[in-house]
Amino acid sequence: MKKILLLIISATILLGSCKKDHKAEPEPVKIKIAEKTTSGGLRIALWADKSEFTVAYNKVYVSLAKPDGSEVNDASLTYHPLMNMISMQHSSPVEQPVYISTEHLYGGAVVFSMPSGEMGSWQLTVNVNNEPVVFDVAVAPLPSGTKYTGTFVGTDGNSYTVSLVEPVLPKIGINDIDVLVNRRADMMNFPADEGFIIELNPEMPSMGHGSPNNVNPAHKSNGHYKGKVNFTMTGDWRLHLKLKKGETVVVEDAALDLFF
Ligand SMILES: [Cu+2]
Repeated sequence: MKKILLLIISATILLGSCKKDHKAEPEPVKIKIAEKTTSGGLRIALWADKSEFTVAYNKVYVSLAKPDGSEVNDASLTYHPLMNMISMQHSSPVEQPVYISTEHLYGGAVVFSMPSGEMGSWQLTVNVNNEPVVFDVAVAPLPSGTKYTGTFVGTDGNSYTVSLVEPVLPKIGINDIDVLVNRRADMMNFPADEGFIIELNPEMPSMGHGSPNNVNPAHKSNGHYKGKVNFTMTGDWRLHLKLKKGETVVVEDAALDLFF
């Protein structure tokens, strides 16, 4: 009996502390961007972490429901972003969605490389079991002085899109950094590039200083490079990223800017 009581108490403590952890970092509320019905009668909705997509790495979620409201969790889904510009069309880097059972959503990502507006407009086609559902999506520019994604021409002649995945909410001190690198194979295909060695050098341009104790982002999976960045104070920070293949410098300075 004592043993059982002890188990219950320790389980309660464990659960309690687990709950606390979740509170410390609340899961951001998802915002519905658009909703459509497929010809097969499925309700499909697009969701995001923010009220709008921006020129950055954007998590893009999809919910899928039958007419009676019940969830469809075994569909085959793919994302196809397309920007229609006056003289050309192009796509952008994309991470195909997978079903997340805890969220009851399919989750993937799109790097929107430019804002919609005079230059052109974006469509996101979601293929649902091979049926294309086309969403017109607005992509807002980031506040001036910030740059979360950029395209840089390498010494090897390739164009590389370098995007900041994390930190989403930068804080003073050591932050996890996640940088995504994609190579432009052609205007429609941007495969993740896993072959770089990255050197990270943060700088505060307004004050002319850097910071100590950064950890160079190293490749983890699917073109994501993870390390640590140290922001010693709030304000404007520029992340200088040097991309190397072996000893060869491919991109001298892929610079991304953030402000907090
Ligand atoms: Cu464009």
